[in-house]
Amino acid sequence: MTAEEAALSVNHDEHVGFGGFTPAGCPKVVPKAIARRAMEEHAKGHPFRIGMFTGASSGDSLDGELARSKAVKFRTPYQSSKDLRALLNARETDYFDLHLSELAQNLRYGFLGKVDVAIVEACEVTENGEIVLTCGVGIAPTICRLADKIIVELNHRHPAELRGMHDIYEPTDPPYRREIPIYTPSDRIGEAIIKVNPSKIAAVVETDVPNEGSPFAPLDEVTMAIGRNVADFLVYEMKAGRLPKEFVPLQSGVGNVANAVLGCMGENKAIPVFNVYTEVIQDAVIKLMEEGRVRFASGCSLTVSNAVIDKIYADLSFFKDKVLLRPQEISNNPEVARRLGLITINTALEADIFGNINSTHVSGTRMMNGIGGSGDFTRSGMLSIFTTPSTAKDGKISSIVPMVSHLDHSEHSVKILITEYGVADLRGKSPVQRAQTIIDNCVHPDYKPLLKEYLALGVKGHTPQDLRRCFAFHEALATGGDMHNARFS
Ligand code: 0RQ
Repeated sequence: MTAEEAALSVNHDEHVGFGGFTPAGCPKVVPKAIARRAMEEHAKGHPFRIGMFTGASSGDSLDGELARSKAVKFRTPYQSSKDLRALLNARETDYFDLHLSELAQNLRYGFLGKVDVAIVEACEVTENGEIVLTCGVGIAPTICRLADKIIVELNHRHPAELRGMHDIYEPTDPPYRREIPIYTPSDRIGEAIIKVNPSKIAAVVETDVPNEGSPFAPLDEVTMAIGRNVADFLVYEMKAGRLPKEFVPLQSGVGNVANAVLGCMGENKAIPVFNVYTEVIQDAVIKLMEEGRVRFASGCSLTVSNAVIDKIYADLSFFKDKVLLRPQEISNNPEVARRLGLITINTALEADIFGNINSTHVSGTRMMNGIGGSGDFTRSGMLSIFTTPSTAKDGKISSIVPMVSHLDHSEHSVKILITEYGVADLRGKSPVQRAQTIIDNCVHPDYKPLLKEYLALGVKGHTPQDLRRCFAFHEALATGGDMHNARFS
């Protein structure tokens, strides 16, 4: 069918699940056609809005187009589209943020209503209902099983030889669930394909469109310094005997800092060849694999630039036994993260001096992207690290404040905080000791005197938060546009 014909299978008020994870492997032409359909219906005065379940963020053809056509009734989980973000913050679209590992099981438990239609991108679909996904898995296996109708975008950019790179596995639900039998990142536990009843496939739309990834910004000094601090810290931990000499698998978040961290770890030859057990496999992992520094990568998507995806496809025989793509329920599974003893590295928007992290809300109110997988990994990893540049917006914002304006990861889960200035090891420290370590090692010099003054206000109790003054930094930002002007008296 054409995308327009396929879009007629999606009706107003229905709940649609999309395959893929980040722009990798997301459907592209059918969402655009749904967006056009929504605008046509709106022009006729008819309502047309859908509920959306995705793996994580997606491409502009999906979140961007549907947001701009005002076709999104609700959306979960992580997103990073500028246009969708504006709708969520205007509360025109209902958004609920969720740990990525939980979405598939919440759908199965029926917590989020029905999945009417599943739309997935595939490199192969057979007459007996075998679907081979492309470079992102997300929630595809679950939505294909739960949905009444399935629309497949058969994208010829992705070779059918990808068959074998996926490991499709859905756990049984309680009270019958057993352990997920992954004991090392390369363990294969499921199928190479999603198998569905072919009568549910309402449409196959042939396409030939590339992924819609955004390129990485060139690495700057701050990002590189954070990367080096992480790599040096891990070497120090190994020498101190707190990390095994064989090393443990690594999870790293999305973005420039994550890419820089991986690059620095690859360069630091005191770190042995390592495995990756993560959600997004980025460019840096592929480069390290080619250099022999990364042995194996298990993830939910190949979120790589188009040049790198072309390189992988041109040399599939090299990469195919070094990469496994799994559903996010497995790539981000807390049980597996705890068993494998992951080193987890995620980015904070804001940290407080006591070690709490805000990953999602700017100034406590405006949703940035969502918690993504950071909670899945942080709570369950062996060594949970957060990185952040010490300041934002040309230094007018200190990323380290007296109290976070929104809490995503609490002091109980966060073990290490790293900025371009250094490393704060929070393990085994009381709240005041944590505050002293963070101020001494991580805070920008401009903000050190202010945070020391806050800590010395003389508040009694285990955690000396002054509830009248703990948001003085945010107040100074809101009133004068600069946290330097924060005052405690
Ligand atoms: O603003 O975009 O206007 O330049 O926030 O900040 O430093 O470029 O960092 O792109 O890595 O994003 C936490 C949002 C960081 C991301 C977050 C402003 C800053 C800039 C972006 P501009 P940077 P990044 C698994 C891991 C949660 C999910 C997660 C994220 C913009 O990493 O969404 O960890 N994480 N997933 O200027 C106001 C502050 C600020 C601030 C930075 N304190 N106040 N603005 N900014 N700090 C991945 C998945 O789940 C797929």
